[in-house]
Amino acid sequence: MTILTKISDELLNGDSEKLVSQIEEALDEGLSANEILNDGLIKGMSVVGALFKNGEVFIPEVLIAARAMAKGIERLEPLILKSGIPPKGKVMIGTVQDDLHDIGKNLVAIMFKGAGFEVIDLGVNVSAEKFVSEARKHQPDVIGLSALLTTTMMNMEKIVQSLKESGIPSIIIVGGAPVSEEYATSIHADFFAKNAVEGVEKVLTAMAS
Ligand code: B1M
Repeated sequence: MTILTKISDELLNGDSEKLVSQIEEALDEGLSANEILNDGLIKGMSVVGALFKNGEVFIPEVLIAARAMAKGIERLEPLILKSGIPPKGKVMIGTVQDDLHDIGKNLVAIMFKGAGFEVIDLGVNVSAEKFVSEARKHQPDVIGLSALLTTTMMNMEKIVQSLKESGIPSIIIVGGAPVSEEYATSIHADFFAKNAVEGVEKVLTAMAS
């Protein structure tokens, strides 16, 4: 069994200490933080999601896996971040109203920080009113919305509309498992990204043009 398979499997057991020591082992083997993230942690979490969907595991197991994943990401974060570069711009990010999923949103925040952006994280369950008031306060170049539920994804429309109606000029980018390019276009978001890396790439391209 490869170390990445061990990491992916360990997520379901949820033993954070063991997971972090397996991450150390993978780093010692010369694997990059991105490989460990994508082919170990994220892969493991998609297995947890599939088991949950089939009724083979339940919320407590998913929560334990999520906690272990957060510890794993915490270990990898300094390796993903680059220090000492002047900020390229300001990104404000949050998970939309009624949605408590934050692992993907946190990863997007880390990737933006790693690319040299200042990041303001509004957390989870963020209303349209809060997005607007915080945008007025922080004047971000980019506003990112994350949603993981098909139901809460619908709240993105109101948030995008409120931001545009308030005359906030920031680039709006949306993402999360149920979100698609078509949906993003239909709610007049500026960009859709299927993952954190693509989100950063699209924003950098937009800011350069
Ligand atoms: Co929930 N959950 N969950 N859950 N959960 C899903 C999303 C689900 C697909 C599971 C399933 O049925 N297979 C399902 C949604 C079904 C649907 O709507 N179609 C589901 C459900 C139903 C629920 C509850 C309703 C369960 C219940 O209570 N009965 C409940 C809702 C709570 C709420 O939000 N109000 C719930 C609760 C939870 C936990 C609290 C237990 C936990 C969250 C813990 C936490 O986040 N702190 C949890 C988890 C962990 C999951 C799964 C298993 C994993 C999500 C995750 O973290 N993935 C998930 C199943 C799955 O996704 N396979 C599931 C890893 C993460 C790295 O990926 O977040 O997709 P992701 O982020 C990606 C991309 O989407 C993208 O980049 C990231 C990676 O690069 N991305 C962006 C995300 N945001 C972006 C923003 C961008 C750009 C890209 O720009 C701004």
